[in-house]
Amino acid sequence: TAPRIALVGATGAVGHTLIELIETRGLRHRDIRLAASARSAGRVMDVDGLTRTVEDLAEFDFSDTDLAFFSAGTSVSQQWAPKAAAQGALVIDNTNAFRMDPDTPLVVPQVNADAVTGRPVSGIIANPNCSTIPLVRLLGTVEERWGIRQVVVSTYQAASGQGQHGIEELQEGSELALRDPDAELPSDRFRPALAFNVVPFIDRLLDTGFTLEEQKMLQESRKILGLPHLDVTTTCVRVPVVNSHSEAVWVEAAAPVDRAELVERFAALPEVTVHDRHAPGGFPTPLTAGDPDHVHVGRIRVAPHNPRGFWLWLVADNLRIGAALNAVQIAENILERELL
Ligand code: A2P
Ligand code: 11C
Repeated sequence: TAPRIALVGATGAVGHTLIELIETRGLRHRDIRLAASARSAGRVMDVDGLTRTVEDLAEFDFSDTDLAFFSAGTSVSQQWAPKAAAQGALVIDNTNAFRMDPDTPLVVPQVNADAVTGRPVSGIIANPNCSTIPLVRLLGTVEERWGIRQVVVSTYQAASGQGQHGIEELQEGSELALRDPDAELPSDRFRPALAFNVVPFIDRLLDTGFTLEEQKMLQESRKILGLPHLDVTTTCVRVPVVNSHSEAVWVEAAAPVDRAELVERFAALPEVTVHDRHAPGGFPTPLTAGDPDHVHVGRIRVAPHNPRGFWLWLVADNLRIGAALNAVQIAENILERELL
């Protein structure tokens, strides 16, 4: 039978995207309940033409929930996802809280749907970070055909990675800066302020000198691809873009790479669009990528001095591909295989 669903963090940027995708993709369900902080309790929202009242997570009982999507931040998931799982719900968690837990599968359905074979020991399936998902969607086919020696990535991450408040802070900061170049800009979510700026710092700083966002891309890629020694190194950068992350990716393969075959392999991947028009503008950008439910790839270049190495540029909607859509596709896959 169709599951009873709970959306935790329903009022946020990922929560809104989840609702839209559940509606447009017709994810089977018998019931949908919405939870957020006490600040939003009592607020009404429309889901599938029906009015729903947002409930306070602190008073939420998951005993009547089959499937709970969590997108309310890491600390909320740490506190509440195990409780929801203990009350019987299968949790699909969009935060960093359980991704590296050995009892929790970390899933990108197009890559490793088979990491879920039944109810996980933890009762939780983790959704990877929004910059990891599009990257691993492309790397598997390279490893399979040529082998990967090293992957070097610079990300160009949008404000919506920090949710609705991130988007608003960028918009307000941009308006202020246009009016007065000397104005003090808001810098609560982004420090320093993001408007008309580029900030090479996402999440928190680790002792290694890397940021947690950079470490996530390494550890999560290894776990999803099942390549525990994969060499991925990244610099994660926030740019003043509202939505959709971009990445410049250098891959050094173990053998010479034929460009035409590489393009063909990427084009054959599910829900990937290759932009390969040899002309100005023949590449994806956050504003022009097209279908928001695809990973967009362009600027594919094998290095003339090193035929084992190539560059690519990717763009993916971080709220959809990198978060809500991946979570919904995990659910669709589980329902299809009758694993719930
Ligand atoms: P609320 O709107 O009540 O603050 P975003 O990533 O766009 O900032 O959204 C974060 C989501 O997480 C919102 O739905 C927010 O609810 C929710 N949230 C934040 N803190 C808590 C909390 N302590 N308990 C439950 N939900 C929370
Ligand atoms: C960002 N990638 O762009 C972050 C947001 O670990 O799920 C997602 C953080 C996470 O700010």
